[in-house]
Amino acid sequence: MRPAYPSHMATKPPRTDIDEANVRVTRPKKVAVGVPAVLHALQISNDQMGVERSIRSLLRVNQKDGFDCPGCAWPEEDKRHIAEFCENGAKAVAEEATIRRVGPEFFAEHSVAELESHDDWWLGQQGRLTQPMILDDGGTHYRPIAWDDALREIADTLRGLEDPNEAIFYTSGRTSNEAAFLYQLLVRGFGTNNLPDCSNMCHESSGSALTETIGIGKGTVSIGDIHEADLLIVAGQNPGTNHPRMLSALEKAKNRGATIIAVNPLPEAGLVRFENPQTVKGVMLGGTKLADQFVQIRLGGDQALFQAIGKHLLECEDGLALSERQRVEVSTGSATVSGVLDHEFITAHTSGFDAYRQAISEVPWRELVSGTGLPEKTLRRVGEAVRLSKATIVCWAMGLTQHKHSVATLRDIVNVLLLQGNIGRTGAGLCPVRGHSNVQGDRTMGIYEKPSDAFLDALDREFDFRPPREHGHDTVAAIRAMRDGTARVFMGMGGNFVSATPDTLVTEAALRRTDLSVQVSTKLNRSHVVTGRRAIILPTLGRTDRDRRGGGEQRVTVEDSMGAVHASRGRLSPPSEDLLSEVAIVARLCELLFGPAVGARPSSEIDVDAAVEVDHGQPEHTEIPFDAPAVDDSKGPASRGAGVRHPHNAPQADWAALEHDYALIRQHIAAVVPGFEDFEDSIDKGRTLFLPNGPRDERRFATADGRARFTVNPLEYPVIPRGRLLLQTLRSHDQYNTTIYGKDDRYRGIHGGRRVIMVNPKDIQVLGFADGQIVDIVSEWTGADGVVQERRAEAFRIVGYSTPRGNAAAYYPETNVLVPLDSVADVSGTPTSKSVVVRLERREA
Ligand SMILES: Nc1nc2c(c(=O)[nH]1)N[C@H]1C(S)=C(S)[C@@H](COP(=O)(O)OP(=O)(O)OC[C@H]3O[C@@H](n4cnc5c(=O)[nH]c(N)nc54)[C@H](O)[C@@H]3O)O[C@H]1N2
Ligand SMILES: Nc1nc2c(c(=O)[nH]1)N[C@H]1C(S)=C(S)[C@@H](COP(=O)(O)OP(=O)(O)OC[C@H]3O[C@@H](n4cnc5c(=O)[nH]c(N)nc54)[C@H](O)[C@@H]3O)O[C@H]1N2
Ligand SMILES: [Mo]
Repeated sequence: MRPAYPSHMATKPPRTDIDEANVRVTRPKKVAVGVPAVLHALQISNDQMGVERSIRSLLRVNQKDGFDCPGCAWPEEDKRHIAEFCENGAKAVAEEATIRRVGPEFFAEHSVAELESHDDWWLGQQGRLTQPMILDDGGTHYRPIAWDDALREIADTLRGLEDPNEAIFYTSGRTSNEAAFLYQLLVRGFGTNNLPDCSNMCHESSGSALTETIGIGKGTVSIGDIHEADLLIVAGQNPGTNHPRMLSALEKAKNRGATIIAVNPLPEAGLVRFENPQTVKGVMLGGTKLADQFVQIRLGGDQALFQAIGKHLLECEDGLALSERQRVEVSTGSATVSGVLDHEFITAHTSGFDAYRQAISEVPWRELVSGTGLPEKTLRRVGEAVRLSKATIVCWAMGLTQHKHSVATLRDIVNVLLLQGNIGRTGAGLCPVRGHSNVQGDRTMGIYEKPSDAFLDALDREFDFRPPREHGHDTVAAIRAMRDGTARVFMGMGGNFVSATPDTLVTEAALRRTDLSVQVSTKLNRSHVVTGRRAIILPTLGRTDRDRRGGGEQRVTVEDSMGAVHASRGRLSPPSEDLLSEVAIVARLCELLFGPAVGARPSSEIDVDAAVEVDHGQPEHTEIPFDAPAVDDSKGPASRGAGVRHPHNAPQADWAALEHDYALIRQHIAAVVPGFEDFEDSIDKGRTLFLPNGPRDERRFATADGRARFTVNPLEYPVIPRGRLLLQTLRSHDQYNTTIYGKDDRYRGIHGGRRVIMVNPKDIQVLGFADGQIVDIVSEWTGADGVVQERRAEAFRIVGYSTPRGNAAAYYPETNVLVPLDSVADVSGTPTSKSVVVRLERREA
């Protein structure tokens, strides 16, 4: 065995969060939300924002004419409560609307070397970024830089590359539609499709499986369908923490008689019982019992489960699967088994049924039992619930997308729903529950390394340029390219690339090899302190901030998890007058790279300051005269080293105008992206725009043969070597991805620390450890060369927890160091963050 990385590449991970000695463990909670959650949220809000700002901002979350909650992508209910926010939405707002500031004094005081010793929690707690900063080659501290200089530095470095594919442009999922659309145009205008995004690590497997089988990479339900479902299967998702507003929708369904089945290795609080803080019943009567059945499945066992459901349905149809009791029920007329499948739907709308039926009939039940770790009786019980349901929805999140066989698993979910025609009718369908609040919108806007020809053709028509056709790097490929020196510039539109990606030490070394790393950010994180030779921080407005540009107060739009697009407008005064919106930053870069529109004035000559004042009467930002030629023809885009260039091979638009009036960007979007034709009108009327969804709206499937596809997927499930555990890396209740709000995971009963590993008590004993013991976690991965590689995360406290034998859980991002870069899902390339083979090691005293 050898370490996964040469020692010269390894940096020391920050140790300030090794707080295992402080960890306190109590009994996990069965109930989610309720009054304690609201109080906790209010306390965090007050700490970060003060009382007045708290009330002003929380009252505006998800209200008409307010801002879209940056917390998650779960859609809003039609009828909004006065305070349509949840505990974790409130924390997300507080984190952004904080009154703490990170200005030039902060950077003068703290060297980058010192900042590097801090974790994401500490960095995030310092407050909002207020001014552009640059770290020079060989510099020890960031220093302030004017906007124009910073942007010119970026444009010049990009122009200096030999090939546009040497640049990587990452996007996180909070970026608005308007900013995302402009950003992908910048990147394609520059000449590359290197547009990796957080989706690559998140729902890429869903997109891959759904596009192949139903012709659209999105779910097929609306919020109304959730309410009307007869059966909801919630698999691989912890909504009590990550999508708390979903619990209200589930409660509504439940009150109408729906059955809910939770499929999870962990008994997550919200799914067991939910107290709705917005109803008397929730507060006074102990809430609604949500899950009727909790299926404690083994990690990675879901493909086996859905094959078992399919097998049960097919056997019922053939009259093979009747138990003694069912035979009695059928003979007494109290139950029927015929009509299990929707043959009409199968014949009219699908292909591949016979092959699927044949393949499933050949899978032995004992394999399905081994794969799930559940007895056949339990699998049949779930199958029966599906058989009896008149309308079934399957919801899922990261527990299903971050495994090697995730795409196959999701295809098998599609198979099960197709059997009963559960797509394109009320109360039924596929429901991938998205994470970041606009991650789905960003994709719709073209943030994608593998754009379709249709999308590129539309861009070409609208902006009169030839976008590159060659596919770009996804997240993992981008890390490899930087590691190998074939990518030399990194730009992150939000997010925290260093901490969110797998194989932390490899990723850190990769970023350090770049010539320039640029982060457009609201708050400090590890991606600002682990950098290229030079680094630039561009501070930007968040969702809650008022955004005034030349054309007046701007709104942006976002798309939720169910394809509904609506406006969002921040109301709080921004943390500093020297912030630019993401749109403005990208528009100015476009102008620097592609030149101003013919006849248009460069954006920095437009006198917005005179007209626009922020709350405190200060100019919103200081403009520096624009004096450099926007495009140097001798080495500008037209003659960069990247192959033949068309004379008009840069997108043509009036960048300055777009910067100052986002409605003009929406006009371009309407011309390029199908479904946005009435965009501005809907937004103006305060309406939600529902994007067309073929499968949902009219059972129309945009696959090669126009049919939804049954697929045959050989059964896979993880086999755990002796003496090892399979580790999933997940979120605590006190974090938003790499943003750590605090050190408690209240529902799971873990307090005061994050370096814990949850293990089945029997495994703790069998492996020769004790609850409370401090261990190192060592991951083992066999590389392509057949050699076993090891990666180590130091000092974790063992916590005995209810999880299947052989399975363990620990928090992300502390454990990302254990996830091998090459361990990715088939087809989608998503890192396998939910299945990492590890062993525990005693720590040397
Ligand atoms: N407060 C808060 N809200 C968030 C986020 C946040 O960090 N904080 N993040 C946002 C983002 S980007 C996303 S993608 C979502 C993430 O939302 P989730 O997917 O809920 O997030 P995770 O914490 O990764 O939880 C994974 C869940 O799947 C279960 N699981 C793991 N492996 C398996 C498996 O093999 N099978 C089954 N059946 N279950 C499994 C885990 O036990 C856990 O309950 O939340 C979004 N909302
Ligand atoms: N091991 C493991 N790794 C994972 C996962 C896992 O479950 N396990 N989950 C994966 C998933 S699902 C996801 S989505 C990714 C998340 O990956 P990212 O999206 O890259 O990470 P975040 O932590 O959400 O990014 C937080 C940073 O975004 C910036 N930010 C916040 N709001 C804004 C804004 O409005 N504008 C701009 N410009 N910046 C803003 C702040 O500076 C903040 O520090 O992580 C993935 N990584
Ligand atoms: Mo995500």
